[in-house]
Amino acid sequence: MIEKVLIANRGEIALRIHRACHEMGIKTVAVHSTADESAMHVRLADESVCIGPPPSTDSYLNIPAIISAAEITGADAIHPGYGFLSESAKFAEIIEKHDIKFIGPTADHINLMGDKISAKAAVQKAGIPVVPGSDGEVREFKDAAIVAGKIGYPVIVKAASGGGGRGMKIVHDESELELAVSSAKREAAVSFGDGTVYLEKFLTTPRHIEIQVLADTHGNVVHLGERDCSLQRRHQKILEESPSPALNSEGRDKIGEVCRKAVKSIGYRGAGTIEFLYENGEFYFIEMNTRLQVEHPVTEMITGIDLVREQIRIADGLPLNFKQEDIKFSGHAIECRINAEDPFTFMPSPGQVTDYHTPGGLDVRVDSGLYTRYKIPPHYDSMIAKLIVHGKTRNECLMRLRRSLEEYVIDGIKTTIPLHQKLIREDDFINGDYNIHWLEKYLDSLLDE
Ligand code: MV4
Repeated sequence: MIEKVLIANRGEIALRIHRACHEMGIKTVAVHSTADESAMHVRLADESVCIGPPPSTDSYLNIPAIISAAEITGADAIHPGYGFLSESAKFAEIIEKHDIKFIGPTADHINLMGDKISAKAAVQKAGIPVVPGSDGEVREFKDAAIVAGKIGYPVIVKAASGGGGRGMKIVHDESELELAVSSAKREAAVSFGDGTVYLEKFLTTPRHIEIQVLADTHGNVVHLGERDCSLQRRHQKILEESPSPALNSEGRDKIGEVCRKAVKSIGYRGAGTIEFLYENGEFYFIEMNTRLQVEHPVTEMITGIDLVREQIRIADGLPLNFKQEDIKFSGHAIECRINAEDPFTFMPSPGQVTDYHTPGGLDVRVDSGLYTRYKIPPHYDSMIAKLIVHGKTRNECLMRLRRSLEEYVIDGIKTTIPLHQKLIREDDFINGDYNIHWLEKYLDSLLDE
């Protein structure tokens, strides 16, 4: 039985994991850099260990320091959260070699999905629809030209070790292809230490819709519906919602069932997210994330399932205690990511929070480590809070979100709250009429005003 969990992360997600642990009667160990001594995740944990100086490479990414902290405190499991070491197969492997449980998938599944070419091949074999493209790697211009000729332009060259939008090149016609392939290979080799690239048809106006899955070690797999994450800027999601305004319950059941079967057939364990582009009523797989995601609360709000609790139970070898037919999707949920940034230029704005007041009331959730007089350090990601709101309908959810954003006070720094206040009043957003390019066009249009 897992009795003590080391949380290998910081900020709101460290708190989120701590809360699930304490509700299960599990003790927690926080790790922190010297910049995070007064962070809320450290204050709430049962024990804490300083693992290094402020730069993440020396602290939150420092595997030997984290393993030592687990050994010293006698933690029997490690939760990696998201970001940092959450998708490091090496970290998962080292943890298990030390007879500590990794709260996540096997190192082999992290590796499989970390390479976008092997991920695509594996899920396609398991019945998931993928974006048309090269059959694996493209080595040179000639091969790329043949594939592009078949699928038609525009195409996109992607790095096998990329993901999350890094190392991609859009190609509009054959004249651009040779340079795109060679420069993509060179850049991938420099950025990821792996120059392998592949080619796909470039979808011009898709939505980004992802399916949440949970798999235990007894062969039980469920899907928990979708999240629409199309509203993003420079591959950073700004607001997520579930259900997607573009999907009805038949559409959800259909893609959910495809994902459930595929996840079962590849023998996956833990929580996972299957990312799709969705265009003209069709789903096209792009990547699978083998971690808990930032936006997981929108799924929790409409299903009532605690994803972190389930991750811990799965790592403990327990079976899921619900079946697919037990999962009911109820109402609508929206998450606003609140960053310590200028709301329109996105310039980081770290510093001291001089006054703090959170919204509350029915169906309002705030995941954040902020408190009055907390000093946001400049060394880490600028996301400081997530406001998640539920309603019986999308409209009720929107009205409640509007009210909650009005209540939220974070003084002393700039935040993206004013952007959310404006965004949720836009007709296209109210109508659910947006794709992956909508937000960037909208932000450009604000600069022209
Ligand atoms: C694409 C695409 C269009 N066609 N692949 C960007 C992040 C990475 N996960 C995959 N990405 C894309 N892949 C094909 N074949 C467009 C994007 C893309 C995107 C995807 C999801 C959310 C936001 C995006 C913003 C720009 C481009």
